[in-house]
Amino acid sequence: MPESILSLLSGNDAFISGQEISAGLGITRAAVWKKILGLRNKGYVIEAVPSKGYRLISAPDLAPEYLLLRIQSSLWQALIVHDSVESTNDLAMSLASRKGISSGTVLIADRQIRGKGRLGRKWESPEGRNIYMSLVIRPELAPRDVTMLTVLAAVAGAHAIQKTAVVPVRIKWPNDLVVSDRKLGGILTEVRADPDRINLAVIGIGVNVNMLSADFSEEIRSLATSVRLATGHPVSRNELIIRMLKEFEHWYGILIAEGKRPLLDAWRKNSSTLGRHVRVAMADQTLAGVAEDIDDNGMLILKMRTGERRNISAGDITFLR
Ligand code: BT5
Repeated sequence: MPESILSLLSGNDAFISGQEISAGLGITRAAVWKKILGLRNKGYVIEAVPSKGYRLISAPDLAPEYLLLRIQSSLWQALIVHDSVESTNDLAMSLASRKGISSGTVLIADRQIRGKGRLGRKWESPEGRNIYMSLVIRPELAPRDVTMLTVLAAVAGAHAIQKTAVVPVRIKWPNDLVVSDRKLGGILTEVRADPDRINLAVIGIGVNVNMLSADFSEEIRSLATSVRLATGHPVSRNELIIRMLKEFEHWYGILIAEGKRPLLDAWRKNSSTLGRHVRVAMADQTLAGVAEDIDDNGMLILKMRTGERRNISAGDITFLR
């Protein structure tokens, strides 16, 4: 990517002089000023102090060029932001079949009209508040390991939120991010696969960032929370997106280089579920017991009162005590 004024500003917390920018970009000081005004018009807040130069104070919410610059990634190659979509996961899947979408694309929306959870459930996705993001990758994984992508996204999401906002986020098996057992985020991984390889994975991540209680429907108000509700102050969606993508890339690298173990250990460390008495509702039955561990495929190992153990691939957990 050619050097731009935005990359100079965003790579620097300190002031950068007009002289340096003009030398760096090979343009006149007057042209630098014009570009600064252009960025300000787009919503960038840039401080200008005559003896010191320029300093980027903040970027507009969900500005794709800024996010991509800050991520500086070899995994994430493209980042597309929409004001409104039906569902970022559906859009990713349909772009993939219609015109091909490259691995390493991130799709983000400010709101979703038909945001979805597992089994066709609804994901509440109002505008201006939260993160709705789909990560498109062609992972070097066997189809049987696809659940590791959900494990990966959960670990990345939990670490990113913990680091950005110092919130005690935990992972509730299989795909929830929770604070004090209230749901703050969810993950929905969808794949296109042949029997022997995954052609495309779309990892959908929804995180309630600045939702207030009144923004949730009554149905989920007492069950859900947001980073803002947990910290008591608003949190930057940009910073959280940047962290999540960096964390995802970090853990993806570990998964490919070292296998599943480190990731599963990170999941265990951040789990809200292990060691607790739970009821697991599955498609065809409900079982109760102690959530003992997860296995190498991300399945929940449930130890029942009889002492029998069951490995469960999907279900909904209720904590019993
Ligand atoms: C999930 O499903 O938790 C997966 C959510 C994935 C959402 C992302 S957003 C970007 C991408 N594009 C999409 O269309 N989806 C993905 P599940 O475990 O089935 O949980 C769904 C349940 O969570 C609902 O039935 C509600 O009870 C609850 N719920 C709905 N919206 C919520 C919200 N905003 N916050 C907390 N809980 C919510």
